[in-house]
Amino acid sequence: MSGVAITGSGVFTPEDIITNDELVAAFNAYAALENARHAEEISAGTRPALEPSSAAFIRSASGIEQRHVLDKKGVLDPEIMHPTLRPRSDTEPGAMAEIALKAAQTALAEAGRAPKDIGAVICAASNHERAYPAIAVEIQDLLGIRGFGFDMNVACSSATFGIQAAADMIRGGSVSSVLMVNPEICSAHLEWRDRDCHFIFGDVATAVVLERAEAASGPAFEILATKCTTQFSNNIRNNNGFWRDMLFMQEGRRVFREVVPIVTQHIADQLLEAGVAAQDLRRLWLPQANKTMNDLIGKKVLGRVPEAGEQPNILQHYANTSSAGSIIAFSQHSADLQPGDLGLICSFGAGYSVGSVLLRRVT
Ligand code: CO8
Repeated sequence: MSGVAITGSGVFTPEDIITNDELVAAFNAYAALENARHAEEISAGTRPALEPSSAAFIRSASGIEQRHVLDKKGVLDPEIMHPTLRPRSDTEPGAMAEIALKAAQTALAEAGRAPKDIGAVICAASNHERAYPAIAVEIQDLLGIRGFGFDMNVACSSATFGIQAAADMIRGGSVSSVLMVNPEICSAHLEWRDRDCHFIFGDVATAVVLERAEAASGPAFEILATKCTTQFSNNIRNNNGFWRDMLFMQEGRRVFREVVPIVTQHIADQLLEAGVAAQDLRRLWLPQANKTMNDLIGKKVLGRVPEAGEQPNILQHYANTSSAGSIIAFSQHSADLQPGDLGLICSFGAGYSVGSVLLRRVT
């Protein structure tokens, strides 16, 4: 049976940046406007006043310092409070395909591959701009890739589940190479008027190329094992489907409490099954949702406080970018690993879902 490797990765980062201070100023201006509009009900006690947000809270509760978004102007306008993405005609590329393409081109170049070398496209993401036709098929068409494409959504675990699906297809022989992309336009599904969550997410696109390890023409990370688990929970939910009533919502504290043990057990089980000791891991590319959470997971997995660089966080620059977070960390913090070095990509999210990919640099 042939080994499968990640041979290229790419990140597209939108130009617009919103700092915590800018975000909080916009939210607080919105809250003041809303409170003035509803002053009578608030003073009659029939409606609660909106509480102000705080940059100091955001930084200490999450570790986030800024986020990249596709449209900063609409998000920061207290009368709008959401991105104003340009409506597209049915004959031009959609927003997801457009940003996925940019990450895909970097990943293909890094792998030394052309679109004709790729057999399938998987678009794995939380925030889909439409139900069909599949975004993956649009990306396939725009790049000129033959074969097939399909979308999948396992929330923040979409990328690790996508890597498992791609690796299984390559091992099974239905394709010899896969482009797996994660265009995450979280800003469009975020409730920017809710101070409990308005700071959490940002936009980005990531991509990886997977192929048979022996076909790699440059640096390659062989996939030694993948492990995916799901367990139903309503603690992270988006009802903006048929009923169009709520965007992203979560019980953040419960998620924190419940998910840390699930993730650490998941990683421990995977390492045991693969016969790998935690101390042999050179790098952890962890879910990028909360810095304290990552510090805790890193410590529990390694049995000690991770040393500088062992568990890179990108959260302070990007915020939570859903499924793309641990792929950004991998893409930006893997080039220094040497052949033989082991690392682990992990993600978790709504579902609950947890996915992890054990890698060994081979060339
Ligand atoms: N400014 C000031 N105060 C605030 C703010 C704010 N912005 N927000 C809340 N507070 C207040 C609260 O009201 C509360 O006040 P009080 O004590 O008086 O009730 C106090 O601060 C503490 O609030 P919390 O208990 O909510 O604060 P936490 O310390 O728990 O921090 C976090 C909140 C940062 C959200 C934290 O709980 C966390 O990170 N939890 C983990 C969550 C997580 O990892 N979720 C995974 C989500 S990813 C996913 O799968 C979704 C994918 C879909 C993507 C969708 C894109 C839109």
